[in-house]
Amino acid sequence: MENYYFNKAKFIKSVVDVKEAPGEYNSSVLFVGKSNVGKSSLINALTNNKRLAYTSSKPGHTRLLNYYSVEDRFYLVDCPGYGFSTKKDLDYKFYGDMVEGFFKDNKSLKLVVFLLDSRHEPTLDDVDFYNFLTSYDYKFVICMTKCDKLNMSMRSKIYKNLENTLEIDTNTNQPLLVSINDKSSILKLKNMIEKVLEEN
Ligand SMILES: Nc1nc2c(ncn2[C@@H]2O[C@H](COP(=O)(O)OP(=O)(O)OP(=O)(O)O)[C@@H](O)[C@H]2O)c(=O)[nH]1
Ligand SMILES: [Mg+2]
Repeated sequence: MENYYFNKAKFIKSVVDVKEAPGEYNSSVLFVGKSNVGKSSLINALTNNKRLAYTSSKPGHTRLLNYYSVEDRFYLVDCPGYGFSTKKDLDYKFYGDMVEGFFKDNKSLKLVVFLLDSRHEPTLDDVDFYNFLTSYDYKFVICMTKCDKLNMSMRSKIYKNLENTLEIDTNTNQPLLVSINDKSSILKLKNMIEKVLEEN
């Protein structure tokens, strides 16, 4: 059965500094991960709107923290991806400051959706970000993206790759396998977000 909740969504604003974040609702869910992993696409899939967040086949598309309101209740926040920069040093610092600022004492942050490309082993950038993420106490879920592109052998390696690189116990910390083309995987993520919001 198709599920339409989350369909009422709209773009609110882009910010660099979390101090400028919209404050109407006190819950937000952040989407973060390497450039091109599918963050903006996943926000569009969750809200059933292909044109809400801008997506691109080229990495480095989203440049600021973009806030979308959902059901006049909470925000989905699209983050620029790491691991891509044109002017490396400059962008790297800019990105680091922006993301660190976002994570510091963020009372509205209820869940971090950490995206990893299901086809590849997590990279050093992914490991760095994961260590950064787990140095905080925010709830997070790992989403393995683009699962429609997996063959059997790649699929069988997902858990091992996570265990080897991020040292995650996938029994207790189960990743979600998602594809924007698979409605049931999107529904699972919606339900998880909903559950976290209800708990707060
Ligand atoms: N096949 C497939 N392609 C996907 C999926 N999710 C995203 N893509 C494609 O991956 C590319 C990047 O998607 P984006 O959503 O723009 O990625 P992003 O993580 O927001 O990238 P940045 O904003 O650059 O950090 C686009 O060409 C999408 O169509 C998926 O589940 N399956
Ligand atoms: Mg994007």
